[in-house]
Amino acid sequence: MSSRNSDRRGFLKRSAALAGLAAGAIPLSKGKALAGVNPDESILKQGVTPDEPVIEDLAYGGRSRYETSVYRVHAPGALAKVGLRNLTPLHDTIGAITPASLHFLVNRELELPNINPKEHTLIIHGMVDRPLIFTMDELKRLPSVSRVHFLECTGNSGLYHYRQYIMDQKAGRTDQHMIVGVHGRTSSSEWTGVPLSLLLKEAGVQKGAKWMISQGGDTERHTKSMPLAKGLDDAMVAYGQNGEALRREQGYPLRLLAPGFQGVNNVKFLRSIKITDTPYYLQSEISAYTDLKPDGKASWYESQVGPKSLITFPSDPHKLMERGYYQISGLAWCGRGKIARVEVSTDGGQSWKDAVIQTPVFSKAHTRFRFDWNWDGSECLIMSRCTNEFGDIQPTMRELAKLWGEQRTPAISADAMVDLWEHTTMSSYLNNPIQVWKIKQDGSVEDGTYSTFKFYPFYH
Ligand SMILES: Nc1nc2c(c(=O)[nH]1)N[C@H]1C(S)=C(S)[C@@H](COP(=O)(O)O)O[C@H]1N2
Ligand SMILES: [Mo]
Repeated sequence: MSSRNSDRRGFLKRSAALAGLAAGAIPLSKGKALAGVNPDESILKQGVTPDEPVIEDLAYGGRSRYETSVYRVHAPGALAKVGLRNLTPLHDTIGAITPASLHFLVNRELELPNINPKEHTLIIHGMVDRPLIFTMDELKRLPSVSRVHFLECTGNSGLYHYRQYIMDQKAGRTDQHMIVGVHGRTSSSEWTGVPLSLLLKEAGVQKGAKWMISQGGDTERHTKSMPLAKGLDDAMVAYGQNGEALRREQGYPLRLLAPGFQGVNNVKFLRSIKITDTPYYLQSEISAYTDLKPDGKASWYESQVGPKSLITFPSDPHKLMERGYYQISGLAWCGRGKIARVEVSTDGGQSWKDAVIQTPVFSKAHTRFRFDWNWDGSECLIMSRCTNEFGDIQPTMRELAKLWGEQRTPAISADAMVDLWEHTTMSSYLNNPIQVWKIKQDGSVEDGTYSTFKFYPFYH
């Protein structure tokens, strides 16, 4: 072992340099010394326990049996009420792309269609000169694009999920984590499909047309009105996700993708787009996915997701082993443009430093950020905030509260926290406040946004 690779000090120095640290500024965590062990005999033989894979295993790759990250699937009782819900385990995510098998799922009914692509068609009709019908094969012949975009449910991080989280905590269900239960309705993929503008051009949109009504081929016929301008801008009809066909959960064989717009617009199992001069005012768009604003008007058809970020490590399922070096890491995204800046605070919002953003940064996509940190072992509050390329900045809870109106006196019992949340943000939808994590002295992590609401200067 004479090579420089065995020089652990050198390795740590080089790693520190790589991490952008002044060597020695933050001592990196220790590897285990190899002293007294002959690597040839023990270490190198570890892990050599070959399986004999059967041909089915080889035909479509599987992950290691030691990797166990899974969706949180709503319990069957809850399913009857809300349809299918699978939440992304954001705390396990690596990089910026969500594995298709863990992309969150929101279906407004219990059924997940099994559509034969040979029988599926898309029609474009209404206020167009030439109504069109496409088979999947015909769509796939057209010029295609691949783009990385996030998708987020309107209800993500909203009141209902926060209330559920508090109830779970009170019932002692410590396995129900905030990062999944409250925030797990956002995912990011590379989507492939045909720009909708191309299809609309083919069909010839008539004068006076302002809206598009998209409908899915599920039993419920999920239907959504969207401004036509979005269809002519960057919307697409997508059949590919992360290098393969869409997952059934994501709307196989075809879905609408409205980048940066609330999840509900992204109609799955897409079979029809009707061009109109007025929206449809459906139950699913005027009583759900919308809130009352201070001026008494409802937020109908206000679809763009605001700047939002979230530290995914460390977050509430994690426990830090000991004081020392950790890389704080998380995701930032925005329904408008690219993420330009992410700042991290490790002192409850008193000071902020820039995180490193993973490039290339895509517009309307999850963007991974990283931040070198030396945990001194004491209790602290960590959080991130992001800014997009237009200078839009992620709000604090109080700033959001101003946007939504009424505020009540902060209080800290569990019930009061729900109450507080309800009346400070007034919003069940499109919530993007800064999420705070409290690192406790034993290294465990819990929500710090609500429990510390009134004690930290950051909120005042
Ligand atoms: N056909 C159909 N499309 C749908 C839905 C649905 O229930 N049926 N749910 C909508 C909602 S509310 C969301 S948040 C997104 C979720 O997309 P995903 O399940 O691929 O994550 O799909 C939207 N499109
Ligand atoms: Mo949604």
